Amino acid sequence: MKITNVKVFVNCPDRNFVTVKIETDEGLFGLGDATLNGRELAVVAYLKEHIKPCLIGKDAHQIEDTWQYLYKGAYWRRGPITMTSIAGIDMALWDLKGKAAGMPVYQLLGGTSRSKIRVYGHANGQTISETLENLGRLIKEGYTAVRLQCAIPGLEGTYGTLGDKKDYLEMQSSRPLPPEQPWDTNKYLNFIPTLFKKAREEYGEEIQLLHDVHSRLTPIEASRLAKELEPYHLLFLEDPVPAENQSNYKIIRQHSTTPLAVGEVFNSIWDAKELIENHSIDYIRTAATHAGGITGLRKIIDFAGLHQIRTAPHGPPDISPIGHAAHAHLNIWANNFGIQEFVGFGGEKMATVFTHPLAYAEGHLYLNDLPGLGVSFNEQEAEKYPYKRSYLPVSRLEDGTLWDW
Ligand code: KDG
Ligand code: MG
Repeated sequence: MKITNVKVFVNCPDRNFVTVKIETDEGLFGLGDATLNGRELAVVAYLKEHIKPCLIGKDAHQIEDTWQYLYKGAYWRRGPITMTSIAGIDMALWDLKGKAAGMPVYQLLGGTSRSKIRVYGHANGQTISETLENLGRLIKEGYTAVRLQCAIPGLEGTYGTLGDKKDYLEMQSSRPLPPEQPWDTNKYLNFIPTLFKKAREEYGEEIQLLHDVHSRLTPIEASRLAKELEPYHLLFLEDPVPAENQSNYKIIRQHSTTPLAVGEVFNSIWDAKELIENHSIDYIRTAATHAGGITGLRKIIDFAGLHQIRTAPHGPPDISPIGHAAHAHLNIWANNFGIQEFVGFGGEKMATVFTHPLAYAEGHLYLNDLPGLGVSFNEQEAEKYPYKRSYLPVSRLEDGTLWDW
């Protein structure tokens, strides 16, 4: 099965997605997700200008060799642009192999370890009572784990909250330049434990709770937070500190038993190696879309499994249904799967462009047994929604200092 064409689409059915389509001489094609939020066009150029010419005429079944060829062959190792581009190709090749075999990708990985995929939802709010109302709604919808984010009194635009926007999609399609948001660590640290205290008082111990710090703290500040949250038994505390310096997490570990999760910005196993080897984390959150696809993430999953670290793949709206499907196949296969982040299937426009193999019920996702990844992409519909420049926000302290967002 020879590769005859590599097509790259960038569309905005409410938010931007980069989609790869690999065509073959056998008439089969495969689809991959290469969406890198806020830097989409760099990936498009990488795929069109640097990858496509190398793949025409190659055997589409050679997934591992193609991955190594694109990884080692670039000479310049790793990095989000390279690894997201490789991810788009890799997913499309797994999709193709599945279609050629007449099997879903999870069968090619080794079959299933479970029948359903447990997810966590998001409860956001401008106030504690609004956040807890949303938590109550999700519990009624069957969620057994929920991430709580709440606006910090005195800080506009706190991470994870929507302000005047109705949902993430509206928020993300209206950022022609990076919006700036204020940050104040003291206000944040004084407020967050109260949110979790109230949540436990109102909803008891059964619902599992999570929180995303979005890398805003120093190791010792994060240690204080992790320690103060101990009584509320989080499933995990996400991204308490940036992880370029992997030893940051060792410090938090020395102070607290709150489980830690990190990895959504990672693009290879090397970003996670020390964290995993030293058991500085409990969940690895790396996404197939940003870390070399199914082949790249599978290496991380297996390595994490050796250290009793479980997976919690990043599941934001800026990963396309193809990326979410790739996670579902990995989640249903991997013995050390932990939990999947899930924020819904997107709006009406997305539904006309993509169909996907997933269904939500009672706090879980169910994956059907369509061959390959099980996603379809409607090119004609996608053409109606051209790319819109859009950025993630940045944070600044009151005095103007640029901070981690
Ligand atoms: O593109 C960045 C977003 O996906 C990220 O801010 C979302 O932190 C996030 C999460 O945990 O879903
Ligand atoms: Mg996060």
